[in-house]
Amino acid sequence: SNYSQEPPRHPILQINSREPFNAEPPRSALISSYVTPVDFFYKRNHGPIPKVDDIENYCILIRGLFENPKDLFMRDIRMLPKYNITATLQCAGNRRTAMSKARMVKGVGWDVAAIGNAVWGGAKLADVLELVGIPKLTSVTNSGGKHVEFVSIDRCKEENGGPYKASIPLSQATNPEADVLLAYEMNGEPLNRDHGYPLRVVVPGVIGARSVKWLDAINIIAEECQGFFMQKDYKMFPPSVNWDNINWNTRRPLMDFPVQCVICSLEDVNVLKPGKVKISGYAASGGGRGIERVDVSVDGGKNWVEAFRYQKTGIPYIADHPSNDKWAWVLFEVMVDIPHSIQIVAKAVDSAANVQPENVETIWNLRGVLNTSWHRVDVRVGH
Ligand code: MTE
Ligand code: MO
Repeated sequence: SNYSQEPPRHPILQINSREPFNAEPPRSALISSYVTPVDFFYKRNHGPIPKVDDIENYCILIRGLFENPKDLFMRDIRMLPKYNITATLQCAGNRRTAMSKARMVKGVGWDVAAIGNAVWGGAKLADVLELVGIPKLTSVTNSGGKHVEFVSIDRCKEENGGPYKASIPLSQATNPEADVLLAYEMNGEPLNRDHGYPLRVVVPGVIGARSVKWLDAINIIAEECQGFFMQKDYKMFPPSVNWDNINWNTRRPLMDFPVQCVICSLEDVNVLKPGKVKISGYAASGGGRGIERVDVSVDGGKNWVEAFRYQKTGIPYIADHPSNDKWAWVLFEVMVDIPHSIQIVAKAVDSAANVQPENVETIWNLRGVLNTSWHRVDVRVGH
């Protein structure tokens, strides 16, 4: 592997691992805007960043269990209707560091900012598949294709030097309402190298691991992708499973992410003056579910107040309203009075009434994924 051609990165990023490059912004940067600037967007990689120079000849190969395999060039993708979808991408390992404090886990440590909200511009995968002869809303092709596998250009050690890959069901890929994109833009600019230039998949509402960057090929296959990141990683095991008794085949790959909520205006430990403080952060759920409520407590979870939620600045958010950005997070804020040293807690409820677990111990898992426990920060009041 060769890390001599990595792109430049913003110095604000906190680096969790250098090779491969894994970094997140300080949590306070996440709440300074609803759409996360590209520079501040977390970067999650499993190998060196590929360098695609010959964009004229760059093409993705679409093949597998359907009639007419085809090579698509960038101009073919750009000719399709362009959609701008605001979607939150979250790594399943977000908040892993906090989980590892309960009990050791294996994986790159992340604070609370392995998440970001971007406007992704590109073609709908449903249109791309239609272009090669697979109709909208297909769940199985005539030759038995049921899953869509995305293969990358990058190389990673977990795949023994092979490419990163993942798959989603064909029914989701061919459903225009699922908004799965082959994106060539992020926040109105061409994708940069870190985020998948020239073309990446964006699967809204699903853990980041399925949004394959630097797309090289698409395979229509009968069973879900057998790659490492689908079968030997990004699965959630019960707290009883350890590295000696783990059986990977007993669990399915993680897809939709669960309801999540984080305070970004405060660090884990803070020293404040007594008085009023604005608490703000983000909340998001998977599968296109909106955020019904965000509750904040300033006494460790005994009493709660409801926070104001918004996507557009100043406009109250109503879960699942047709004008919402369906796949995007909400930001929240609430003024609270802090008379003495306390623990501040935040938790969200999504539009299917899913709630978050109170303690990290009950959802501890050896890979440290999906830490969605109540977010707690400590405040010491000094005079
Ligand atoms: N795609 C490729 N080709 N290689 C990768 O290492 N990492 C995945 C996903 N797609 C990855 C990838 C993971 S685990 C996440 S969380 C997201 O990309 C991160 O996307 P970002 O770096 O644009 O934030
Ligand atoms: Mo991830």
